[in-house]
Amino acid sequence: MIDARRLAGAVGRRSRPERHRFDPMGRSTNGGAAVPRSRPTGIATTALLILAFLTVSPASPARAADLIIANGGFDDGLTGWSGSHSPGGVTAVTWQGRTSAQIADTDATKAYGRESMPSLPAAAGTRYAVFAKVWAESGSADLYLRFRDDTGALLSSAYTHVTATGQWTDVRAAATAPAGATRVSALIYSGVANVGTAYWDDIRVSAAVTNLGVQLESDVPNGTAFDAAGGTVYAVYTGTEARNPRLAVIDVAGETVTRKIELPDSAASPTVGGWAATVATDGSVYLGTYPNSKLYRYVPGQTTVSDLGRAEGGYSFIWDIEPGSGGEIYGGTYNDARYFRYQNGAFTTMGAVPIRPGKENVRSIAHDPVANATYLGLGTNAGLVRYDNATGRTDDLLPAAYANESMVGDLTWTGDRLFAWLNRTLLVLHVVRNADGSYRGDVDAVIGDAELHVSPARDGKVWFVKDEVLQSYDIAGRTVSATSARPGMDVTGYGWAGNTLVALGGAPTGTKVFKYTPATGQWTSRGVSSVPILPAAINALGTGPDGKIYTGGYLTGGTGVYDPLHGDADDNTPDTPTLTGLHQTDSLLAAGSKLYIGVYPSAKLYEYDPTRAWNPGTNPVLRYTGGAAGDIADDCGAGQGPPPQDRPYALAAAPDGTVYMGSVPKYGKRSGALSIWKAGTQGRTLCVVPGQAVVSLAYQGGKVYGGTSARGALGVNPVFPPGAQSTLFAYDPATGGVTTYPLPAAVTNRLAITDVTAVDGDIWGFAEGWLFVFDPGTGRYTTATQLFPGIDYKADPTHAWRDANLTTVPWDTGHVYGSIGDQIFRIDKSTKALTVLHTEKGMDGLAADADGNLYYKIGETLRRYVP
Ligand SMILES: [Ca+2]
Ligand SMILES: [Ca+2]
Ligand SMILES: [Ca+2]
Repeated sequence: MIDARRLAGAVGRRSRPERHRFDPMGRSTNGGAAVPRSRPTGIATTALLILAFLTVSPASPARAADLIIANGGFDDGLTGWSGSHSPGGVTAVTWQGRTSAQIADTDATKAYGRESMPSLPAAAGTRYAVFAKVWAESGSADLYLRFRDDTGALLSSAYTHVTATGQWTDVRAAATAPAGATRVSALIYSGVANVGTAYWDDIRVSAAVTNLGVQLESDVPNGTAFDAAGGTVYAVYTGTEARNPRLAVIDVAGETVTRKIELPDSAASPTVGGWAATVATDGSVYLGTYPNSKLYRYVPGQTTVSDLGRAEGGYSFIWDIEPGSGGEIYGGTYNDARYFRYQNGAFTTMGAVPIRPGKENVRSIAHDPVANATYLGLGTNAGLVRYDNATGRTDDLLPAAYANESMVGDLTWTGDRLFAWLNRTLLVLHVVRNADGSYRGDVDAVIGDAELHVSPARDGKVWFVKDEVLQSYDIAGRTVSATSARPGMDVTGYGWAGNTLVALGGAPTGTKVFKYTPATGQWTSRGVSSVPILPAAINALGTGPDGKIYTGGYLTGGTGVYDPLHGDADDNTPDTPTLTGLHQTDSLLAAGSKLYIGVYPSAKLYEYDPTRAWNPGTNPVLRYTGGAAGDIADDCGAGQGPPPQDRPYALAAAPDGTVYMGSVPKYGKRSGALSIWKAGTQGRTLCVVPGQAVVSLAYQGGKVYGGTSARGALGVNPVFPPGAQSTLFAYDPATGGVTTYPLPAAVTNRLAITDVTAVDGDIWGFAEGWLFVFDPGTGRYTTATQLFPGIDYKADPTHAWRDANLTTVPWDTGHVYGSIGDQIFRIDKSTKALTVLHTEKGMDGLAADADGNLYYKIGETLRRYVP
């Protein structure tokens, strides 16, 4: 909950124009397969099927969620599986640990089968696939996908034929629904000539492309402001591009939301969330939002919020706002580091833009109404400016010792002192006017490990959270005193209700309100009821060791879990309650029985065991913190170590359980690093390629291979150092040595290698749009070919950390699958020929399930492509 995490919002996704069209035919599982010896058709069964259809309600409108075959796992005997072909032959049994359907075919003149009925809705022209687990103990077995029209007439089918598997085997069949098709079903089948026994389980159907809906929800506040009496709190709840944020009006005494109001926006300029909120002297509530730096006003008692317009153009944030006098408002922005005033319906830019050269953020502001001066907390790097609103004079106040910090994340002017928060350090500054009219900031106190935000002063003290308990700072005595009160939340704002300190904030259980009375020491921390619950954008996705697809929330954090092809019918809410306790997930990796989760900020590595209950602190457990290693003054220069790390975009694991994490450093630094952790060790962080981030990793043959990005952290100018080129490197755990393998000279676009993946002993990767294959045995590149000429990170630097993904799937050993830009593709392993399979604007990420289906995300929704 620190400024760094918040600034992540400054990294937006810009979609590329579509370059390819979705191929609706895709591939067919049985293409080229032998002609079946018998086809499962028959007049006798047609009448039965028509009867079955009469009992089915009319086809529901096309929906995005999973198509679920009722009793597809035979947990309920053969319910939902209609007989086809010859009577008998099929029995519900338990076989090798699975409830299943047994087809015992002892007759070489008869066929046996069962079809999923009622069938599922289908759309003509859409490709569908059926998946199953089959154990063919003897003879053969067939899995069919069948299409029918509204009368129940069979129009076409596709099938896959397997012989004596002797074990549970995944099988699939796919085909495009023909003209007139409105229904799709699955058939398990044993042919006329066949004699044998087969067991079937877990029959599932999917369309080629499925929107699986929202995966994560958030119910914690962001921008928070108290009214003057402290009886009401106004808090912004973040939404997504598709779902508008909400203002919640919270009654402190009742600990409940009394009103929820949507912030209006337009489709062309969606408002996603807001970090800034304040109450003006006239009682109006102002909200500052992103990514369009809009200012909103709410007049208490009304039912709507007014859109007052933008503080600046482009991709921009209002980070913080403060009340001036006479109902005016002061604010600060990303990305122009603008200081502005809003007064009488108009925005006025105050001073220079940016307010200091090279800065992008006025991240925090505080206002002194007596002096009519405003304090501006800047980044990157950190700066602190006193702005005289009457004269326009500016003075720099940040002590030199903090010049390497990223930014001033929070500022409060209260009790005649300025409280400045930088990377968990709370500075108490006494602002003094020099004889020549300039100002300086004398340090009264330095308080370490403080959480963001301090309270307004009361009785000579301010209050804040440190070491998980409420503490006070005595302004005159310059002393810190701890209480035993535990707010149990990330505080987003403080106020006073009479003589009781009130704080609002977010906890794993949702929004909480904390109350503390200094006179008695009595306190409570309780949940707020009726708060807005909004979907959260997906930041990262990956496959767990349990085969489920895990998602991590953007900015608000949280973890979502989706069980492939077993989702629910509601696209607007997650299938399972959001698992809370982790901040923004940047990477996920299944290794052994564990799921490793790389979390921003401070490049935290968590380990989660899906077989045990989610219980943050224990499971997942924090294994390593890349942000706690290194020195903020270093940047892997000569004689230097790494700077603290922030964004863990890459994970890889060795068979011995060692986990490797590649990362982007903290704000204002260029050198990412390789972190290494193994059970029983402390873990460590190494410089590998000075001046470059480590954004992709793969383990192969005893070494770790990594791809770098020439893009360092945010707040570094220029974004790409002149002449910088990414490289492949290898780290040898046996020697601790790092070897770089410069890309072949032919590669013209090479600002970032956003993926490396081990394939058949080689390392495949993408340098911008260039596919390369590296042979670790010879140390040489065997392939370098530009498959996507349009990929250009100079023009699109937002993708220089994350873009390409490569994966292999068990059922197709001849191809490597992947995604880059807005496309899913496959590459022929031998010829390196590219086939673009699917294009969808705004897609990101890639994860494969056990059936080799590919998952990606758009905004808050998880989607599946069936190759
Ligand atoms: Ca089963
Ligand atoms: Ca037979
Ligand atoms: Ca759902």
